[in-house]
Amino acid sequence: MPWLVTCFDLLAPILGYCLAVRKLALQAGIFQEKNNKSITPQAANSSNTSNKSKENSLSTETMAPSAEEQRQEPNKDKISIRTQGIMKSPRKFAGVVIAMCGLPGRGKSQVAQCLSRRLNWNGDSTKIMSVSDYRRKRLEPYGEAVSHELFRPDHTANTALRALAQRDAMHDCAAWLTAGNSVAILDATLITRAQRAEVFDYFSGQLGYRVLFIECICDDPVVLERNYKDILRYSADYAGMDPVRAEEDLRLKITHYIRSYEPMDEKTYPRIRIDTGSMDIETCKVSGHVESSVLGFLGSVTVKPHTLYFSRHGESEFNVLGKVGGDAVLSTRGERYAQALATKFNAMRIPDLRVLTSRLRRTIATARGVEAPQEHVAALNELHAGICEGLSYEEMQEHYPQEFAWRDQDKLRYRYPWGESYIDAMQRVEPVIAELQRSDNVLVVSHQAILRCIIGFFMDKKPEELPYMEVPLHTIIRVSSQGYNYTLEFFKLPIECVNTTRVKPNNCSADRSADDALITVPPHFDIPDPWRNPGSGPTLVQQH
Ligand SMILES: *[C@@H]1O[C@H](CO)[C@@H](O)[C@H](O)[C@H]1NC(C)=O
Ligand SMILES: *[C@@H]1O[C@H](CO)[C@@H](O)[C@H](O)[C@H]1NC(C)=O
Ligand SMILES: *[C@@H]1O[C@H](CO)[C@@H](O)[C@H](O)[C@H]1NC(C)=O
Ligand SMILES: *[C@@H]1O[C@H](CO)[C@@H](O)[C@H](O)[C@H]1NC(C)=O
Ligand SMILES: *[C@@H]1O[C@H](CO)[C@@H](O)[C@H](O)[C@H]1NC(C)=O
Ligand SMILES: *[C@@H]1O[C@H](CO)[C@@H](O)[C@H](O)[C@H]1NC(C)=O
Ligand SMILES: CC(=O)N[C@H]1CO[C@H](CO)[C@@H](O)[C@@H]1O
Repeated sequence: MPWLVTCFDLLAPILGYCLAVRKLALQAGIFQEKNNKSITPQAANSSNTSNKSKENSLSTETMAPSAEEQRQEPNKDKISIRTQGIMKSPRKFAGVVIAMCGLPGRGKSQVAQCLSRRLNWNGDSTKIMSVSDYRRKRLEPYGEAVSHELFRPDHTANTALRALAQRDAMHDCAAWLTAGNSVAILDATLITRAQRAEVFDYFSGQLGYRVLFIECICDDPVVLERNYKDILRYSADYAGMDPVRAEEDLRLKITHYIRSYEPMDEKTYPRIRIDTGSMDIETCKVSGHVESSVLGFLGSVTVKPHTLYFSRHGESEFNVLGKVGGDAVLSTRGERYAQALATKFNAMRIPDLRVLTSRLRRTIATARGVEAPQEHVAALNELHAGICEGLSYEEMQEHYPQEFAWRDQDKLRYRYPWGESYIDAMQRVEPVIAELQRSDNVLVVSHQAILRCIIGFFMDKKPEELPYMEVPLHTIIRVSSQGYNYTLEFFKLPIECVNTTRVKPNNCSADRSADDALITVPPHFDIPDPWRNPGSGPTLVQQH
């Protein structure tokens, strides 16, 4: 029956096509489900979103075909015609996708993390979707260890698996932006033109978001060697693998990548190329406020490991009295801390150490003995308490009980009359943070609120957590980079001091009693320096 055979010949490609379509539909389905959850809460309060949500569902149905499928797709043009209406979406200016490109070990993840921290700090809610995480998730059911075989360009099944992982990440980027966030960072390799075209078509063509490609390149063998070591140390792919085998595997994996690598020379997309060895930056078609900020942030990015030291000033006479703000001098115990700090740092002989202090007397006096160039920066001054400068918490409760309660209700946003809020302080210290991001071996001597902000930045704290972070007196704090994260260590020097941490009280209402307001005020003394002025004898003031 030769006609039957012919029939099968005809059917086979159609069957294959149907399967591919089903796969796509399935993925669109998965995406929509996630989408639902994120849209509903948002739609609840906007005036009328019935049109918008219709658009959302439309755009998700027209999923981008993968690079392979695109090549086989004879009527690719039809798709772009169909999606043209959606390109005029009002969300065109709402979200930005930053797509990282480049070979492994070029510092893409570090750059992505640095950008994400700065963008979040500035109120552009940003999240990184790392394709390698999605790839590991897809592989999990098979229980296979990741090996370089996965990255061979001639292995079709594995290439498809990696393409799926990339699309998982792309879906989550889209979901993140649909939920009303500003920036999604796709941490991928995107080493071929086809992959970049897929990303651009999906986000820009179909969903109407702005796309910015950042390509990381690097030819510096020293930097590369260091980055490879970091990958072997921190990447989940090599956790628990024999080091020699892991190193061999990574080399082979990079060789596979280099075989299919097509440097980014497209002139049609907004893109930035950054050489993470020399920190040279090249741009093409970059516009938009987020993109311009990103370009600025890249100027203070570093992929080199670095270490920063922080300390509050030694205990001041105001600390002893439990007062905030002001420009008091150190107490006797504070001076002892200053000496101990200098002795410690001078003994460590840290190469090219620099010291930054605020312009207030207590930080300058604390750092004076440290043998290193010193800079006094106004941006490091303590959060200004306005009308409450120089008051103790008891006095605040007495004179401004309403202000005191409001501050407890929202310590992050509360701004002292004629003074500052934590939000203000976060913005004020940003230039210092930018400098610290690219600096190594700097000692910053500053104040409680300001150090909460700076250390919180490096530790990826949420803004709401900052005002309650503990930054004790007489303690050296070391922040050092580990891959793209930071580790935090405290070294308490054995010199007594008061505790200045005031925990949020349970009752924050404006009509609370003075006792309720003051219950968490830490103990302090009633004269400025009981150790220098003995005589009347110090009295510890304690609330409870
Ligand atoms: C998504 O929305 C559809 C209808 O709008 C609803 O039937 C479905 O239950 C929703 N799914 C989830 C996960 O919320
Ligand atoms: C939104 O528009 C639909 C019809 O377009 C209307 O039925 C609905 O009441 C509107 N909702 C709000 C919250 O305005
Ligand atoms: C929805 O879109 C249609 C045409 O696209 C328009 O006529 C209608 O006013 C829109 N409704 C709302 C509530 O925006
Ligand atoms: C960074 O920190 C996260 C969460 O703490 C952790 O999952 C990840 O493995 C860390 N990455 C590196 C490179 O240290
Ligand atoms: C300071 O007080 C806070 C709140 O009572 C407490 O959590 C913290 O452990 C104290 N710190 C020291 C060094 O005693
Ligand atoms: C706070 O104190 C006020 C006045 O004493 C009282 O009415 C209120 O219930 C208290 N609130 C809390 C949360 O304890
Ligand atoms: C979650 C949220 O903000 N809900 C608000 C939506 O708007 C109504 C009135 O317009 C408020 O009462 C809700 O609190």
